Amino acid sequence: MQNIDSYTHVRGESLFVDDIIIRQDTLFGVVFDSPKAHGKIKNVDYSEAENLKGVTKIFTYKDIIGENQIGGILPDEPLWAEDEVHFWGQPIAFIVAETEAIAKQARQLITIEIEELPVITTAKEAKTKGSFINAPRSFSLGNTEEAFSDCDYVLEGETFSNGQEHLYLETQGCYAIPQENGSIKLISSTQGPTAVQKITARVLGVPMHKVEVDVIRLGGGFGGKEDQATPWAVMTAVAVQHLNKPVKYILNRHDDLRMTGKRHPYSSFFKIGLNKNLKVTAFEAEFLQNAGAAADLSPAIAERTLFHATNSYFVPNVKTSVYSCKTNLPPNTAFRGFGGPQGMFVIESAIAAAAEAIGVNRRFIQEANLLSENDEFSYGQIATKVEVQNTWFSAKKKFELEKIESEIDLFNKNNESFKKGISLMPIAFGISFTNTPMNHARALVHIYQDGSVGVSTGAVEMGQSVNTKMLQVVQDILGISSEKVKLETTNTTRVANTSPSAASSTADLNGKAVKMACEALLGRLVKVATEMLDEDEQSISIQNDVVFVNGQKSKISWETLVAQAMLERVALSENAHYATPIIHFDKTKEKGHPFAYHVYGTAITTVTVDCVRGIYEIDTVKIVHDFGKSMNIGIDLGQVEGALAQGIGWMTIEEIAYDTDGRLESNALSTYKVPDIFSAPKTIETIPLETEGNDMAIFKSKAVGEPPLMYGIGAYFAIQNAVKAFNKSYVLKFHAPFTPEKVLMALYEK
Ligand code: LUZ
Ligand code: MOS
Repeated sequence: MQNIDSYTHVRGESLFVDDIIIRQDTLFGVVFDSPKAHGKIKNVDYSEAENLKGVTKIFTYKDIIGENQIGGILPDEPLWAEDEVHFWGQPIAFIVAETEAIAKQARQLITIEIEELPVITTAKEAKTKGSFINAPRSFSLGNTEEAFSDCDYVLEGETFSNGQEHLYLETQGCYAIPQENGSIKLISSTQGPTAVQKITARVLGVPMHKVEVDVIRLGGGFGGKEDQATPWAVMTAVAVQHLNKPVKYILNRHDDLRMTGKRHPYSSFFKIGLNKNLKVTAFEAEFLQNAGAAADLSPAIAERTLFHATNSYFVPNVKTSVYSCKTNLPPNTAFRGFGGPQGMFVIESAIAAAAEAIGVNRRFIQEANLLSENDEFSYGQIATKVEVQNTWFSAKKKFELEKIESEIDLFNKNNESFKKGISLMPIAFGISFTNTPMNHARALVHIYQDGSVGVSTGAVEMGQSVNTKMLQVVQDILGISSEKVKLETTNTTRVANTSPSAASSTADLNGKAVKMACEALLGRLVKVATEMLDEDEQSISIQNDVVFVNGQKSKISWETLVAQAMLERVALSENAHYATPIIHFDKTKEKGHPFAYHVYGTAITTVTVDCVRGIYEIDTVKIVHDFGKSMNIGIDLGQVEGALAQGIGWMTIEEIAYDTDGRLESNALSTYKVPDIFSAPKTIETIPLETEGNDMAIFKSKAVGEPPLMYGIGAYFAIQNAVKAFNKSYVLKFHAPFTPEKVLMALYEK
C-alpha cells in the first residue's frame, strides 16, 4: 500500500502549519534572541521597536503569568532569558505585530547591552571546568580491570563525532487561536503534542484542559521537534493569553538554524582489550556529550549512548560512563538515533584501531564478536532472537563480499590517484523509550453509522508514513477497504497524555492500541452478525467489506451490519490503551530489560576516493536488514534509504561549526552541506532478512525509523580504508565528519 499522503503531497495540497487559512485578525510574532553566547543582560531598549507603527506588543519574561520554565526533564531552561543569556540565539523577547515584516523590522530596532562572560563551546573544556547538566551515569558488566591484565592487545584512543542539523523541510512554527473562556488552540509542528500542551499550561499558569494542541502533519522532525517545537508554541500562546487574538509564528530558516539545538557532538575516550583469537574481552569508554546550555533531552540521550556502547557485539567486561557537559551552545536535542549512533561510532573506532595495531582486516574483529543468543548486554538485558549474525553472514554471501574485496584490491593496484575502500557495519538498536514509563499509547476509533471509520491516535505523521501503517491495521482487523478509513489529526482532546512520536516506537505503540480498539469493535459487530445470520461467532468474519460465514460470502455488507448495530444501540466507538509488557529498568542498579526487542542488520559500503582532490563518492551500500515481517516494505525501504543517507551525511559532509564565541558559522546551506542526489550512494540495495518477526512489534513488523541511520557509520571506515590504501603512513583518526578537507590532509600526512 502506498503512503496515503502521496496524493496530496504531489499535488501540493497537504496542509502544514503555514498552510492553515488564518483568521483575519491574526497577528505575527518573531523572536528577539541573544547576540552573545554568555553574559549578563545590563539593559535592553525596546522603546524604538515598541513605537514602530504596527507593533502590537513585545513580550518578555515579565509578561509570564505562570512559570518562566520550559525544561522537560530538568527545570533549567527559561522561555525568555531574564538577567543572563547562556547561548547565542537564546530567546529574550517576542515581538508581535500586524505583519511579519513589521515584527522583523522592529527586531532591528531593539538594542541590548550584555556584559560578556567566558564562553565554553566544547565538551572537553566543560569537563575540565566541571560544568555539567547533571551527575554522570555509568554502566558496567564483569570486571574490565582484571580482563585488561589478561589481554594480548590493549589499545586506547580518542574519538570525536560532530553535531548534525535536522534540516526538516518545514521549519518550526505554531499558529495559536483563542477559544472561549480563556482556552487556546495551538496548531503546532510538534512530535510531542502533549509536551506542548503541558509546558504551555505551566507557562500560562492554566490547567492543561485550557490548551488544545492539534497536529496535522510535519514536514519532517528527525527528533528536532520532540522537545524543541515547544518554545515557539508557548510564545504564541502567551501572546494569545494577553491579546485574545490569533498569533502565528513560523521561523525562517536562518532563525531556525541559529536558535535550535542539534545532534550532540561527542568527545570520547576508549580502551579496548583483545586476545589472540580476536575476541574483545574488555571495553571501556568515557563519553563527553556536548549538551549545550540546558538539559533538554540530553540526560535521556546520554543514557541511550550507554545502551549502545557495544553496538551489536558481545563484550563480557564493559565499563562505560557518560557526562552531559554544559556549554554555551543552543541546547542540543533528540536526533534520529538519540545518542545511539554516537556510542556506536566509538566502538567501531576502537575496533579499527585494534585491527590496525594487530594488522588484521577490521571485519575479522567485528565478525569474531557478534552477538549470539542469550548474550548479556552491559545493562543486564539478555539478547534473544538475535539476528545480527544472520544479517552479517547473509550479507557476505548474497553480496559476494570476497569478490567485492578482490575487485577493490585489483582496482587499487591499477590506480594511482583513485583508491577504493570498503567497510562492514553491523547494527543492533534497542526499541522502546529507554524511560520505561513512556512506553504507552492510545487510539480512539469511531465507526460512523454509514460504515466509514475515523481513527485518532497519539502518533504524529512526520513523513514516516505512520498514518498509512495505522490505516493498514484498521483495514486488516476490521476487514474493510482503505477508502472507508480516515486518519484524523493528532489532537490532545481526542488522545491525551501521549508520549512523543519518537524512539522508532510510534507505529508499534499506537498500532497496538489501534489493533486493540478495532478488535473490541469487531467483537461487537460479529455478535450482531451472529444474530442476523443465526450462526455461531466462530464462523463469522469480515473480509472485503462483507460478512463471511465459514469462509463464504453472506448477503450482509459492512454497511448493513453497521446500520443494524446502530439500531441495536451497540457502541461503535472504542478507546484502547496499550502499554509495552515485559520491559523494566532499575536506574539505581543500571540493570534491567529496557527494550521490547532489538533491530539488527549489516551494511557493506564501498567508496572511491579521489586522491588528488580529497573528494569521494559512495559507490554502493548493500544491506541485509531485519524488518521482522514488514507490513509495508515500500515504506520501510524508504526509511532505510533515508536514514542511510542521513547517517552518511553525518559521518562525511555535514559539518556544524561554531566559532570560539559560540556563534554558529554554518548558518546556511551555503556553509552547511547535506547529502543531495549527487552525493548519495550510487547504488543502495536492501535485502530483507527472512525471519518470523517479533510479536512485540505491530504485526511482527519491526520498528524501522532510526536503526538504519547507523549504517552510515560504515561510510567513515570505508573512506578511511581507501585513504590507507593511498597513504601507508596515515595514522588512523576518528574525527567525524570525514570531510573532503580532512581526507585531503590524511592522504598527504607524513
Ligand atoms: N526519545 C525519548 C527518544 O524520549 N526516549 C528515547 O529513548 C528515545 N529514543 C530514540 C529517539 N527518541
Ligand atoms: Mo526521535 S530522535 O525518535 O525524536
